[in-house]
Amino acid sequence: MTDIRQDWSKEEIEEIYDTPLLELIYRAATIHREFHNSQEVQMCTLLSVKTGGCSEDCAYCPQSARYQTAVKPEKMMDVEKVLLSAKCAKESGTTRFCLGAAWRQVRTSKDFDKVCDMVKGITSLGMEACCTLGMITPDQAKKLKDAGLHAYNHNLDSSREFYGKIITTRTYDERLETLENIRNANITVCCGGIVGMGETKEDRIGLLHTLATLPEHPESVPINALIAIPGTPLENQKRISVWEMARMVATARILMPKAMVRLSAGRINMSDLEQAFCFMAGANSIHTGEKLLTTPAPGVDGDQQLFDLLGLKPAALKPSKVEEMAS
Ligand code: SAM
Ligand code: DTB
Ligand code: SF4
Repeated sequence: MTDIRQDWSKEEIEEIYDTPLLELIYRAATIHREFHNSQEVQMCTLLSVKTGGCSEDCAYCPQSARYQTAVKPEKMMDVEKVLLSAKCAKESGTTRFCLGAAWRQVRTSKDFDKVCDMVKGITSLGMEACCTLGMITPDQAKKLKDAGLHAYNHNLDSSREFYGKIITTRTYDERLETLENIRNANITVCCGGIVGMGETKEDRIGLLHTLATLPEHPESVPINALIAIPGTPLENQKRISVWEMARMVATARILMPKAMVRLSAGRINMSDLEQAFCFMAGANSIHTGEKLLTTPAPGVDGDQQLFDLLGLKPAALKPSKVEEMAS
């Protein structure tokens, strides 16, 4: 039985990351099968409920007001419209619906009340509700928990050392504080990062080290491959190689065996074979649907075809979770 450890050293992580590739994948695939049903993949759908006009300077992001991108700022979506979208997503097999807002941080406001209503509605549809709204205080986290929130996504994005080259308007420690506030409110933590921003292997290992040595591992770890978006400072970054992506997924799987490791942004630029390799490496969750937040995704039909090809099926919610939601 594999132990769950929070005391990984950077050297140990580097050794895992550098294992000959096929051996690494085999190890990750074995641990994957010890903790999960390897034929099931969790389906999550994203919806941007407040798009664009963000004050932050995240160098990868098309929603920052500082960059000239194709994303135009929009006002907060209506609760009814969001719940209609959630219903459609449920019909296509999604079990988690995630609301994104282009905010630096949550402000206690009418818009935040709307998000709480959306969370209530999604939960009562029998799906896990997730939010990604930027930094959050303990009080705001408690409000979301009371509304039924299951998970909160807040990424560390990269290593502490590389982070400052990508974002200057909020610190790594502020991110860690938000993660603590989510954990303390008994909301599950979804936290990962982006590869392909020009970081080194050491930065990727640094990110994995921070995640795997948190007081509790995140329940879900999104691994995003940068989508280089015209108008952002990272617009000319070359696509990351699938081998690096697979090493990242496999190492995350070995370090945090219980976590859902999500093949997040970037699938649109990956072939079926490349995605299959990442599933083999231990990824067991994806964002499905036509869009991520602002960029196109392979779509429900594309995902279905891939699943048919690989003999994968969308994971159902655990029966205990369904009971909890109904109560
Ligand atoms: N504004 C909130 C925040 O920053 O916490 C929530 C939304 S933000 C868009 C959620 C995450 O999406 C970011 O932390 C980043 O990891 C990921 N992301 C954004 N743009 C991306 C891109 N172009 N390629 C890959 N991942 C991206
Ligand atoms: C995460 O780690 N990746 C998702 C989700 N969490 C919110 C977002 C990816 C966004 C990609 C760029 C876009 O579509 O705007
Ligand atoms: Fe704003 Fe989030 Fe985009 Fe950063 S990642 S610019 S905080 S929407």
